[in-house]
Formats: sequence, structure tokens, C-alpha cells
Amino acid sequence: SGKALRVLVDMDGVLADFEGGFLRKYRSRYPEEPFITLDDRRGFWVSTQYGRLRSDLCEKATSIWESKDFFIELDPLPGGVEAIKEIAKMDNTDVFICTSPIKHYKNCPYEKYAWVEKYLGHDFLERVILTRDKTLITGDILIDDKPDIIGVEPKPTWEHILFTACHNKHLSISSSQRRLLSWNDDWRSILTSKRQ
Ligand code: UMP
Repeated sequence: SGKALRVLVDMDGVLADFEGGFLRKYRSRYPEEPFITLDDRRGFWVSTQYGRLRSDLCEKATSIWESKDFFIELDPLPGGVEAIKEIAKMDNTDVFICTSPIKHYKNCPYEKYAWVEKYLGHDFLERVILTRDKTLITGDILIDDKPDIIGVEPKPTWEHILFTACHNKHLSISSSQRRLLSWNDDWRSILTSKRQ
């Protein structure tokens, strides 16, 4: 009953394994360079942490996700594809993938659509929103691993559910913020709690 629940789901770090894909390709391309294990990741920006390790490693890190086939070859994170397919089938529920492309646009937007088609099917392309500002998108919840989601809209309509990732797992969360620890966590209860 009531208006359909609108669920926004981030892609990198929530559906697709950006961090794992990055580390594997970085080590393969730069086998002699130091790297940061996933356990030692801190902060959303991989490039920032690599730049602190050694200043030239910022652009070496960036070269990895700017390369052709980086985004299409990301593995799905456990349970994500199954969960979003289940959400899409729920009554009174509209789900969208809400993802920010990198500004090096040659491959990333194309490969994000191709990834969605590969793992979720052609019809799911209808459900893709590419934006660099998620505060402009209206929804009831946004499941996203980025701790600070800001933009031009000071009062976004969605509740941000912080999806746990290697870079945010040690952050303490304000009492009002909710987490989803993984797709094995109780996302169904979070959806139920938002229904009118
Ligand atoms: N990204 C960077 N630099 C980093 C880490 C990630 O540019 O150090 C990119 C990858 C994604 C985008 O395309 O930022 C994050 O998108 P969202 O997960 O916020 O949608």
C-alpha cells in the first residue's frame, strides 16, 4: 500500500568489487611497487592513500581504473546481484543503480552499462543512473559505501545506508546512521522499515 519504495543502490564497492579489482591489477601492472592491502585501506579515495604512501603512486593508482576493461572486469560482490534482482521483483518497490562515473570518460560509462547487462540483464539498463551528484536523485534509501555523500542539494530525500567496505569498516558511525554489513546482512528489514 502507499507509494512505491524507491531504493537506490551504488555500484562500485556495493555490487562490483572495485577495491579487489584495483589491487589485483595494480600489483600485476606494478609488481615492484609498494601496495596497500585491503585490510590496511583507510579513506574512500584509493588515490589519496597511495599518494600518501609515495607521491608518484597516486597517478599509478589512477592509471589502473582509467584503463580499458577495468570496470567491465570487476567481479560481483557476494550476494549483490541476487539481492538487487530480488528487490527489483518486490511489489511496490522501484530499484535503481546510482553510480558516479570517473571523469576519464572513454571507457567507464560504457563498461558500467555493459556490466549491468552482463550480470543483471538487458532490461536492467532501464534502471541505471549515472551521476556525479547523488544528492540530486530522489529516493527513500541509498545503499552506498562512501561515508560522505554530498552535493548541491543540502537535504537529499534518501536515507544513506552505509555499506561496509574495507575502507570504511573502522569508522564510527553517528547514532542516527545505519549500516549494511554485507548482502548477507538484513537488508530486507531496512526496506521494511522505510515502507509507509
Ligand atoms: N574512484 C576514483 N578515485 C578513487 C576511488 C574511486 O576516482 O580513489 C572512482 C571510482 C568510481 C567513483 O567510478 O570514483 C566512485 O563512485 P561511487 O561509488 O561513489 O558511485
